[in-house]
Amino acid sequence: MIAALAGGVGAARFLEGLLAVVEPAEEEVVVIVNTGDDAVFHGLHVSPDLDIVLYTLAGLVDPRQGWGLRDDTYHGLEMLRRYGRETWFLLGDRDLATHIARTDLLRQGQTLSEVTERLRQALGLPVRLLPMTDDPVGTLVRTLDGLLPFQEYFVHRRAEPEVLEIVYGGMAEAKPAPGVLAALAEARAVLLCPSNPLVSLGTILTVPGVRPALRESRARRLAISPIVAGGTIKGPADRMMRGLGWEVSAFGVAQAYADLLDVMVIDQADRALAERIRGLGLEVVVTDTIMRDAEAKAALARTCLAAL
Ligand code: FO1
Repeated sequence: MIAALAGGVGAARFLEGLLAVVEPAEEEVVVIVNTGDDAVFHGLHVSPDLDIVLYTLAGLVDPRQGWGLRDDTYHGLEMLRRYGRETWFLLGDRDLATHIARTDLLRQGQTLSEVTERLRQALGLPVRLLPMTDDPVGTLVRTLDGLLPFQEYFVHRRAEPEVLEIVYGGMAEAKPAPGVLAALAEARAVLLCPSNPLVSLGTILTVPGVRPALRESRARRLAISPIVAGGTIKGPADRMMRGLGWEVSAFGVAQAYADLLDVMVIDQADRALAERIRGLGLEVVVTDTIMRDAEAKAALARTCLAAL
């Protein structure tokens, strides 16, 4: 079994490549997904990272944005705007159906894991998808403009306010969702997808019990750096790392994972960092990590599997 820790767009693209080269019927793939970005909009429970992975692996994602559904329309949002509601978080008409179904099932008493399993089956995904926790948690970003919920900081404020601290709300009382610790203990390999090390994978690693489970796991543990040549392909990781005084590089990412990792995969552009990363006690693989098309995604996945 292969377990993967995943945030949003970068992770989903990597997992597409993984599923192109791993036959899930032959080897089970379990994806543990960040829920710290979850938020309530218009009374609906939105789980962006779960949906990004769900839609991407179901072949339904908007390929340009990397989130939301392809060819979606925004008539519902336009009506909400006429009612004077805030509509900066773009929820398409078909996407709304996912949030309505999720919210209704949660209100009936199902857990987020149970709801996610139901959506996964309905969309025919061949991998197990586990939210990191079923408990209510929420990543907050302390900025010069105050403490902002993640989507408020990232989407509404365009990741502009300077970041002072990441606050993992609700985490002290949170438990890993059923199956999460077992997957980390039983997997032959754990892949840390190319996601934000602070607010995607960093959040998963903050769920009580997850970091120790990964540290003690017998699995080969491999991470792909989401930072290439000092910046991110998508998302605010570089700005956030800079704000917190981290080195904004594949080395900075490796440092964050050094206690729980065997192999760090970095881009060709960062080959000069390989020796420093080896100095942290990690194996280093240098390859092309830019996932520009299906072949590049599959090639990256093949390289990662060969290093396990
Ligand atoms: N990202 C944006 O930049 N702007 C949006 O309006 C937006 C809406 C949205 C709706 C549903 C969904 O599942 C994701 C959405 N995202 C949007 C992506 C999301 O904010 C982030 O990419 C993740 O939270 C980080 O992984």
